[in-house]
Amino acid sequence: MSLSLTRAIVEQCPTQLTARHRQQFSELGYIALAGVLSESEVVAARQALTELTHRLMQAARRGEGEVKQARPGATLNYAGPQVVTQGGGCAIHFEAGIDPLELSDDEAEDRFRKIHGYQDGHPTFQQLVAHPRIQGFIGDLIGQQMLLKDVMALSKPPFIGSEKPWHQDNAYFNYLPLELIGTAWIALDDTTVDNGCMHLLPGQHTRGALRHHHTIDCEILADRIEPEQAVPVELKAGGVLFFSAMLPHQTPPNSSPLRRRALQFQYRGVETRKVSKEEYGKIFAEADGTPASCALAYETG
Ligand SMILES: O=C(O)CCC(=O)C(=O)O
Repeated sequence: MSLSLTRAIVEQCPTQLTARHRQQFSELGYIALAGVLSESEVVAARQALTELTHRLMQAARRGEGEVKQARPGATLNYAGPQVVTQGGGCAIHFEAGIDPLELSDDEAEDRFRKIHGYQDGHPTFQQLVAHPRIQGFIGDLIGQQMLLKDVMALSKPPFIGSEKPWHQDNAYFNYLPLELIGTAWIALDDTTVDNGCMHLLPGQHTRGALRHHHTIDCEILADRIEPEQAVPVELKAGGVLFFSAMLPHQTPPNSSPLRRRALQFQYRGVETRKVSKEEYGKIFAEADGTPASCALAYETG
């Protein structure tokens, strides 16, 4: 399968995946499908996101939640405040410089950066995380039944949506085996290079763990990858990118007047197990044994 592409391979969603999709996932670390969600499913997901955001903001204004300011000295992707629900299940992150309680519900919905932990926050999300063309397809690609690990809604507001730097999702996790973890990234708007679509390094999931350090966010060391080999994955709303948690990926800032929303569901195979930081550091490590995740690599210098 050719690695010298300038655009990702995006094909129309089939009824069922075939050996060819599984081969591409194994060789390139991803498949991208257009039209996985119907137009009405996309509308329902956007509506659920609006309802969830409004509900969380109204609860926070009633004092049923907490506005957590960034830690002193936090920068860039960690510099903004978060609204955390009572019990801590769900959090909305904003870009730095925003006072969430000053925003109307609509403004909050337009300007959030990330929401996580919302899978039980709306029946539409409960259906989507178990959708046969989402949970079913990632299971087919990874080769076993998948359990939901994390959910995020990622929004890049026009002109202020920030970059997510190059990383492997496993740098944030501590489940083994590494190859049994995968992500479904669901476009809720048409995504383009200008509004911050996903970029990938096809085939580079086979290189093992790459050392990360903390910059804007948890980021692969610059000398480990060649970003000029990246391919953008431009998807229409309803398209889904399925990728290995070992595949380096990144999204640029939104430099356009159009917002970019996505849902990200991360799944782990039923055969995965959670391990201690120490054990994880030995496996998610570079060839010389240096732990590769941000937190662990820092501890060893
Ligand atoms: O949607 C985005 O901007 C990037 C999401 C991502 O790669 C992540 O959160 O791991």
